[in-house]
Amino acid sequence: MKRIGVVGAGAMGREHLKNLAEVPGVEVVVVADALIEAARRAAGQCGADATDDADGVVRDTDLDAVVIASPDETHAAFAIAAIESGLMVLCEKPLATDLRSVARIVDAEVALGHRVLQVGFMRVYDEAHRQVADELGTIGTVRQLRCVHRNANAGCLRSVDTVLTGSVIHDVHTVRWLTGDEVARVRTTSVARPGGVAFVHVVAELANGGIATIDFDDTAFGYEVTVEVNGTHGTVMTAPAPRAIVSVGGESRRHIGVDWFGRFADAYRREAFVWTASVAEGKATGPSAWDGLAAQFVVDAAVRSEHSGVSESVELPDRPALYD
Ligand code: ISE
Repeated sequence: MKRIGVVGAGAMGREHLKNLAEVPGVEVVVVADALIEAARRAAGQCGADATDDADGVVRDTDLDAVVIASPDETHAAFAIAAIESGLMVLCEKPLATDLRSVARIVDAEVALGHRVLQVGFMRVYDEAHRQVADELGTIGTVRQLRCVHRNANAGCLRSVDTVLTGSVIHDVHTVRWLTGDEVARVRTTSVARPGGVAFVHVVAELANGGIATIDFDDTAFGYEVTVEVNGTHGTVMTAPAPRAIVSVGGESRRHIGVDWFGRFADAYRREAFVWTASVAEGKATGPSAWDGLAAQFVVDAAVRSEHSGVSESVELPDRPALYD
């Protein structure tokens, strides 16, 4: 039985707990949260211990692995402590809110000499996205991608920087994953609303000459994530999520939900199974710390572009051999 600790008992931590409870061969033995009551409530669902000492959990060598789902700005310190303590890690995205901290995670893993961290870019486990990936060979050379990402965030005002770091980073990974290419330059434009941002548009030039656009909407009517890939011989795009079409009173509607927990429920579940299998093997397999760093470099340039008003280059360092 593999022993797992979960750091963060908010909505994302509880999503991981729910999915880990379904996986045979693993047991969540401790849940940590700065709010001990939140830790107790979540731990109570799975018979685990509760603590407010997250730092103790990520350094607990009696554990095999930890899930880090605490606030974004705490991820890096916890991830580095876990890596240095010999634990395997599933860390939510972004790996940190700044580039230097993400680089330190990669440095820690490179110093260890083998991959132990998976970052929560779970679109790679979503059936609609996987079907797109599977068809790429039929559309010729990929020349253009269009990502659309709508958050029903009407009540939550966020800055452009936060949207880029916390949301658009998923689309950046989708672009890198589906093209196998890196982003070379980005240009960001946005539309404000009182107290925050409404729309963010990122144009990304790829190293091999392709182009990707990311349209993000933080005021949306519902939650929706799609991607369309255009190649020299054809186009492939994500199919709509399978939801019943309800027709009443002369109108048809399809429920799309208002958050990622509904839309990506199966992807999170699959992520839990893949990650725990990698824990059993002792070797991380999913999206890597390097993927987290490369995406963060793009986001960092996109933030700079928003503020400079011009396109900015992405100066990615050489990829350590560990990630080949
Ligand atoms: C959120 O944190 C997520 O991870 C979702 O997948 C993403 O779609 C959303 O925009 C983020 O805020």
